[in-house]
Amino acid sequence: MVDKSLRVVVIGAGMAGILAAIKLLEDGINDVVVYEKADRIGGTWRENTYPGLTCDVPSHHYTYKFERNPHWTRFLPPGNEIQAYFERTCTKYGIDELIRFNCGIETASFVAGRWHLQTSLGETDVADIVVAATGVLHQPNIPAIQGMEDFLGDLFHSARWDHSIDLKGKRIGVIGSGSTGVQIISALAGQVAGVSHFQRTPQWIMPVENGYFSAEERESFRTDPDALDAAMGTEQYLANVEGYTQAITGSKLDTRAQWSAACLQNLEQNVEDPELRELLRPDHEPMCKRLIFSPDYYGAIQRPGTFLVREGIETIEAEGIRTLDGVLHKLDAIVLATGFKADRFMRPMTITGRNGVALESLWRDRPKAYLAVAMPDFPNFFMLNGPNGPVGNFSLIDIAEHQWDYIAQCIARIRSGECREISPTHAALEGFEEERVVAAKTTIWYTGGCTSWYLDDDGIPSSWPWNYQRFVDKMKAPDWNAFECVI
Ligand code: N01
Repeated sequence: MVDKSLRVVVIGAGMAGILAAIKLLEDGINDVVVYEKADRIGGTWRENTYPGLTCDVPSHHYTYKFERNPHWTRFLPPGNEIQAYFERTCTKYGIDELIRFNCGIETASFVAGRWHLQTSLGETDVADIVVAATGVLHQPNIPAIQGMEDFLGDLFHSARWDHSIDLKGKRIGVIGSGSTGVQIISALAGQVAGVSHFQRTPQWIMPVENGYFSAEERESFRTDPDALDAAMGTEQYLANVEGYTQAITGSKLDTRAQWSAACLQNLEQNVEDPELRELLRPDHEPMCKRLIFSPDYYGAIQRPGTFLVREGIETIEAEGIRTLDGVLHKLDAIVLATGFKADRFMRPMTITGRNGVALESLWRDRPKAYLAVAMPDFPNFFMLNGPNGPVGNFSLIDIAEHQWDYIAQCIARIRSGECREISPTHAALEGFEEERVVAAKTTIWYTGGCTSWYLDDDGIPSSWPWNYQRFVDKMKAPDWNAFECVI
């Protein structure tokens, strides 16, 4: 058994790219470079810095398994603490030195058995293996609202928060009622002169409490691993994740009913004014869109100075937003909490596989990958959090870790010399896709009467349409019959 030395390029220094780099070093693969288009690590947690930014996964489960964090101050992790955690971890594991900052990958082509890459700085690199860890939600969706350029105040997307602007004493408009819009409204209510929430589609909200860990608790998590384990309750957490995914797929309708009842009760009990309550009542089933976890949104929207606007937007004008009823909502700043283009993944990179096959041709209909990690004709190219992987109200770190375990086994075959080139077969991808689309149409994302960023252009949910345990099982060991191995 040979032990080939391999050069590995990782694209992206967010959560998944850092994970890949740490794991590669751990496996003794030292010729690793991480290309990062920005000047800092962190991916989504670097780009999103809006007020109220919080992840909806319990803090102690939003870490790598090998690097727990006893320092979380809240039950749900605040964005700045997540960013600090990744920065600390990156440094601790020696990843900083491997990263080329301000250096994006523009093209990657598989020629004569190796990947040839061109960077945004005009350099080239040649690698045996490429790991794309480019994230899911990174390209802001900027809506085409007429008159946007006429607005005289400040206007920016939620993932491009302009911290140079002092919002004190200002009237703010927030467009969008996903997790982001809801968190921003909750944070700004009562802190500015006025905040108007422009909601095209109200969403269901789970009233998940977000308490604080006391200094004593944090100290005990730091010094006593058993205390941390007890606080984590990993078995229960994983059972909840499994139950959640079964509720989505429809195999556990009682769990779905419980989640729905909790959302409904939250609305009925916590919004006093019946008129406002009706305006906030979604017209689709709970869990159809990604559930919003918020302990304080309904409180915030009922505060003096906070306004719900359900009327559609007609134009943006110099002084504010005009709605279809002719009312001009005068504003000093507008935040577009309008989400992301969820089908981008590695785009706009130009990626060309074996025999000149373009990624854009494989992805002509929609982004696809065998089990979300690899593609035919793109040998020795692997994705973390790639298309059709599990996405939902659970930790994407955990998902990436399982995917890495799978990818590492593919890399081991290349390293041992068993395969020079490894990629799934066309038949494997086609079979997977066929099964996936059939399953996707049974999920509540499809049947629940809503649209969301989970749906592709054909209205098919693009996330993993089965339960969590099936994903974990699939990631344990590759089925080598699904792979083509060039010796
Ligand atoms: O984006 P979204 P998000 N006019 O796509 C509205 C993660 N995240 O940034 O529903 C008016 O959910 C659109 O309206 P509609 C998480 O995975 C996680 O909030 O299409 N409105 C919708 O209300 C999340 O799911 C956390 O009718 C327009 C909103 O914009 C994902 O990011 C925190 C419009 C977009 O909602 C995306 O969340 C924050 C228009 N022209 C984010 N165009 C955690 O806690 C769009 N909208 C982990």
